[in-house]
Amino acid sequence: MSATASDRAAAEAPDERLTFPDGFLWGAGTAAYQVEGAIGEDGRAASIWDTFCARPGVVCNGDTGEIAADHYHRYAEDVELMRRIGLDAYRFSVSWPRVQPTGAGPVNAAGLDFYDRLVDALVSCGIDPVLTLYHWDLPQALQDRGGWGARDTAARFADYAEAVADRLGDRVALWTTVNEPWCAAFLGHAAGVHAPGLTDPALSLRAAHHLLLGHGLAVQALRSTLSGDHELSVALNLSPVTAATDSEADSDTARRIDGLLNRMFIEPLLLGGYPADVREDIRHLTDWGFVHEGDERVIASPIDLLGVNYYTPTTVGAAKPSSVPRPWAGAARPRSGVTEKGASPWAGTDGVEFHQPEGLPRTAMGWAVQPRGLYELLLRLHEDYPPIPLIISENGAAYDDGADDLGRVHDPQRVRYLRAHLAMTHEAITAGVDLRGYFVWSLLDNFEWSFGYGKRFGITHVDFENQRRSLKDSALWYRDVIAANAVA
Ligand code: GCO
Repeated sequence: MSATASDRAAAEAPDERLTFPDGFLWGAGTAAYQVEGAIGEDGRAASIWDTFCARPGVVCNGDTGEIAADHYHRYAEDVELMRRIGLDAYRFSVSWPRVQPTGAGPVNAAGLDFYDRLVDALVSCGIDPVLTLYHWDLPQALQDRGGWGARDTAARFADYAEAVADRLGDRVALWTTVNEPWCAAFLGHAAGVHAPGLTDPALSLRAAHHLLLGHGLAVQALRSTLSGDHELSVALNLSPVTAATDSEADSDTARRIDGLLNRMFIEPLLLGGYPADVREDIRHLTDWGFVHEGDERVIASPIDLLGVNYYTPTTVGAAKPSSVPRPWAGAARPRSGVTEKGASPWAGTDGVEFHQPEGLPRTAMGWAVQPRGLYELLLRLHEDYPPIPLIISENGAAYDDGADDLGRVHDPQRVRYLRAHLAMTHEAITAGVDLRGYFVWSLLDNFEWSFGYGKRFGITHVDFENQRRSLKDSALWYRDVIAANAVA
């Protein structure tokens, strides 16, 4: 074909590029306990995850966050990786027991110094720091006083938020209070597969309320501490819930699980109260006496952005009396790396069977890949709730990828996963959803909670023997997406 003919063909072909709005924020995320290591340095005290990991048999392979990806020492190298990928923003979390070892009272300046250095390094490369205050590493000292089961923890969280804002508020504009309160409450206090490893459904509901209350109090504390431009958010793990069949029993089960997984968190935050049907559904577990007069107003303190963490959809049905309990019982995303058989259901999942949708590809976590679920979720938030800008604060996938002899990591499945989810993100924007940015989970391979180091979510490969980093093909692909502000 002559040059002119091929030019003409190209001009006539539909534009295959999905271009994102100007100013769309491209990022990647990590969390303190998953990457930092250095658990005993510069005055950091134990967190509930240190304690949990020390319990035999709860984390695959006996792995712990003791060294993790050594980000505490290698943050400068990691910021350089971010610069090479071209990230606009880096979402990280602050370790509460580094900043306030006992969870109350005096601040440990040396602990805050680390985040000060990290933020400076980011800012000097033109990367926006996006700070999460709580990504599950509660100071053990607070757990010893009742943890999230105790109302006082919510007040302590607001004090801690203020201390961090005092120090970093001049350079950090985007703040997330709590990451995935569903996981912290239910996996930690009912299913027992996350720290603090408790199996008390009633307690898990109280913990969920106190996490939300802590969020609201922290929003108020941040508003009064931060001057200048800033935006406040919370990150929820949300998943569209589908009934396995259209039988009445399955549909009602789907309503119940949607209530506990999605609406129990979205509605107090955006509508000012817990859904009436959820309150009713779990009356047998709690009288909701932990919700004090005025709490729901605090929880609904206005936020500027809602963070959506999406990985996989959820399909449920009413349990058949004869059905064998599934290993992943009770988790929308199976979460238990070790205690597979014994995983207890979380609050309110009695009589529920979680199905794996047939015919969909799975990630190394066993999670079904369904990009359309992200679109449905975004549309629902847009249509059913008061207007609020959204951000995809986590999306990504684990695959068993390793470096070849030349240190290259080919991860075509991850590229496909990310591309398909970005296409749905774009479609949602086209449909009118006010979506401001997208954060890949994760920048680095890291400590995947009870799965340990066996599950790799990074777009950067980490060799945990020598801490060597190699950008995977997905990172190079993401670099091109960011540079073009478009997905091919
Ligand atoms: C979460 C956390 C991350 C996880 C990721 C993959 O959503 O559980 O925010 O810490 O590593 O989701 O499971």
